[in-house]
Amino acid sequence: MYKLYTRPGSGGFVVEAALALANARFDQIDVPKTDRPDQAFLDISPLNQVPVLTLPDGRSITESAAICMLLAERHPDAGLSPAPGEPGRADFLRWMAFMSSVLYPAVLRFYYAPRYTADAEGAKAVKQAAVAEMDRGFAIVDAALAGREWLAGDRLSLADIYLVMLVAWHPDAEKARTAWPGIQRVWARLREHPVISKLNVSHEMWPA
Ligand SMILES: N[C@@H](CCC(=O)N[C@@H](CS)C(=O)NCC(=O)O)C(=O)O
Repeated sequence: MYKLYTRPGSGGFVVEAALALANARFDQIDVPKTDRPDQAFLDISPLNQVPVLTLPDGRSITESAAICMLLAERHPDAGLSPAPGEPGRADFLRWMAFMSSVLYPAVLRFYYAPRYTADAEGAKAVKQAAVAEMDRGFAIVDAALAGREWLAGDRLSLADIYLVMLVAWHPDAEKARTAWPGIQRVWARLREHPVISKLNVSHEMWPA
């Protein structure tokens, strides 16, 4: 059985979605936000971050995108991603990497701004730059959605759920409604998705 270390409103959202869509059984451990984590948690998450997934064989991994890609690989029947060799595969890998290396870090710079400057007065500027970087990144993903329903291939994949999780964290998430119509379209469909809307009850990523 899997074990998922998570927290409401965190990147555990997309991992929980993956496990639910795959009908995979897992124990959920809610990790409180603290600057003084247990050593046992630091052993599996050296940056003191969630999500962490412990596999049935006892190995643990961090990094939401890696966890998603691994779960897609371990549960091929769930269709969590385009399979290797399928036309949407390249887009899936591209956007998962883009979102986790460009957008997620920009979100973190906004919410943890003092970490990203040595200037005691610098947090405001870090936040401003973080929002600008989010806007730049979301515009790129939105452009990729022009004329298509989903980010990778012709079906819902974890890339779409990852995208909606990130945009819900935008400090002005309402902006998606007007600025990014492609993202808004995907979000509207996921708001109606039974698994995702149920998950939103505990994570409160967006107003129900
Ligand atoms: N690169 C990591 C980032 C994970 C991350 O930043 N998680 C946040 C919650 S969304 C966290 O645990 N932050 C606590 C901290 O950084 O102190 C991933 O993609 O999983």
